[in-house]
Amino acid sequence: MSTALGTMDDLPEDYRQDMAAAGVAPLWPMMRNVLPHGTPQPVTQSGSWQYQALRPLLLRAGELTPVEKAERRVLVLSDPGRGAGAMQATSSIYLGMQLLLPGETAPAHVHTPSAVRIMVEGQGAFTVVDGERLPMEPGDLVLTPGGEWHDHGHDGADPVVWLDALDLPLFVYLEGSYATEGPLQAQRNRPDASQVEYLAAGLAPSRGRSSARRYPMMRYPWERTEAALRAMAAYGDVAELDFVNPETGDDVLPTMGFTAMMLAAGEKVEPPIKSTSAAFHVVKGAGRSTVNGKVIEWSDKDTFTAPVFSEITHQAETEAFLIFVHDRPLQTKLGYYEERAR
Ligand code: 1HN
Repeated sequence: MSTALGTMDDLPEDYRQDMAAAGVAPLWPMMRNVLPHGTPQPVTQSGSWQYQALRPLLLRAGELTPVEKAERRVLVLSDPGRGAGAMQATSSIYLGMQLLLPGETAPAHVHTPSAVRIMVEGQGAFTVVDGERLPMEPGDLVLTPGGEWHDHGHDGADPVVWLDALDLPLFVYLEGSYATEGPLQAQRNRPDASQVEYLAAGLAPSRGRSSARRYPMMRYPWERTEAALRAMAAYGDVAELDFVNPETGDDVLPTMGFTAMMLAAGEKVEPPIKSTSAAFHVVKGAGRSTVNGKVIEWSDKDTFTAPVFSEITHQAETEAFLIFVHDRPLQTKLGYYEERAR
């Protein structure tokens, strides 16, 4: 049973002034702001961004701002609940669309937050992470874990765009976000690990397992993801696959998790309510989702978000492939990840 708590107005003016002068405040009038009953009350609101609206703005940024003046040429997808300019799309996830033009280089740096890139458009770009050159082809998922040096380059002929997701909001909240700049990295003369030691699911290098890197595979080529989803769908399984570390089977990054899903034309899914926040990116296909009653129509390359504890329904119109970013790894580590029947 909950009783109504006392308010600030219940307290005499002189006492309020004395408290403020002493640098203290009463908890009880503010208690429910920080501990609401039953479920959190998110500030975040569901957002949706159509790629066809973002693309011309990105290309214009390419004309207006040389990459040297930007370090990273990005348009940030701001949470509507926090307003334009908010450096976050959900409570824990930052999203931005990044443009790299042919011949450009985004300089090397290293920072505390982790990033993932989901490739949206264009061929020929690559990112170098800890000396490993990772090709970036549409649909590929490429990791840039916190603490790893990274720079981007582009040997192709057309503009390249990708979606960045970072756990930046957490690091900003913790006052732990900072970067160090450095020279472009020397690239090892060897394809990335997805093409060599982790070429096949279920196989990992026998010699040197004990010295495996913390992030052994940093590129997840789209064609394999799509093939695996199709095979699951063909045998009637729920076509949802988590991106995992091939050595440990754990989530690929400490705080953010990534899941690929396939929906058949006409298929409708109503996942349980989850304590996580999420960002959905449409690799290809068309359909509509509802997030807490808000209807979002989507097609190729669009992006939309859902706050924590959202009621989400997806309905595909055509066959569709989505990748979603979520904060389940963080919530699991903190011990409060939860699913509720709807
Ligand atoms: C960053 O390092 C990149 O490396 C992109 O491409 C977006 C947003 C905030 C902080 C660092 C990148 C970023 C970022």
